[in-house]
Amino acid sequence: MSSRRLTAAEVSAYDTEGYLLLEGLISADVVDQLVEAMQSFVERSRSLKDSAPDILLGPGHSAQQPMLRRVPQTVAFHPLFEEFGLRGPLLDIVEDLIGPNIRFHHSKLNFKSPHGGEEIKWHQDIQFWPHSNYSPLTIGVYLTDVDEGMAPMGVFAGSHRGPISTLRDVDGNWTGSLSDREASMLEPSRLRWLCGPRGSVTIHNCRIVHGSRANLSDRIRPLLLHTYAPTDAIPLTRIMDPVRFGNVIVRGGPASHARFDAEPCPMPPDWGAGDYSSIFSTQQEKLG
Ligand SMILES: O=C(O)CCC(=O)C(=O)O
Repeated sequence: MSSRRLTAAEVSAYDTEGYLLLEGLISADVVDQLVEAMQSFVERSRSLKDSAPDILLGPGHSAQQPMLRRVPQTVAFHPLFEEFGLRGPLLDIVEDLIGPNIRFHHSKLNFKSPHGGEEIKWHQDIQFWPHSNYSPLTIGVYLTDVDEGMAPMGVFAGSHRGPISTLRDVDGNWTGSLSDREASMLEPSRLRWLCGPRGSVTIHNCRIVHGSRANLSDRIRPLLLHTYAPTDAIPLTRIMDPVRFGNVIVRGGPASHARFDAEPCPMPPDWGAGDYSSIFSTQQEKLG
């Protein structure tokens, strides 16, 4: 798989805006292979009535009309996804943004089925899986062409430098999304919908406010996402402990020192760690 490095201008734009969109970055032959891997999950889902560890179903799923919500931890469930997420061309880009010592945290393939792929409300990621600093990032690949009508991911440019929400309601209950009041304070002129031809890559910092609308189009919108952190950003919860390839170092080595940000990070509920087979899919719902 070929790779490309980021320019200084791209690195600087990521720093300032908290995101990057690299249109058509992944070559057509690699995207073809990723789509074939994706299709294997869609086909398998036809025999499912309930979600399985490797396939989370959405409402209205049937054998005739598969409605997948997510393939969690893709790297654990398909050799091509493993190769792509743990050793593939994205790592050079990640290195340009967070340095040579890289820990993989998790991956997922978010589907958004036609006429039903659900809204993902405005949120920041880091509260789902707090680390000792705010350098983790998520890098996604669109496996189809995505236009504005297909529920692309939207980001509020520069919001990674803004307030960190607790992602709880006024009574302190975890919601996993900004409150209506917090959302009303977002600056509409900073909203960017990240559209692009298949193979386009999105990158967003763990603090940026982002989300996506429901997919009302008649086309599927698959987005393959991977989260990485520099090894001096230490995970503060055990959510990935039982998950295959959770928190594996994929480039460089362990940090000699933990790096702590001065700004405290709101914590999610204590989801703990646990038996891989029984709670894996539940945990994946909690990965943002
Ligand atoms: O799939 C999307 O549109 C957004 C994904 C996202 O926000 C997330 O998984 O944290």
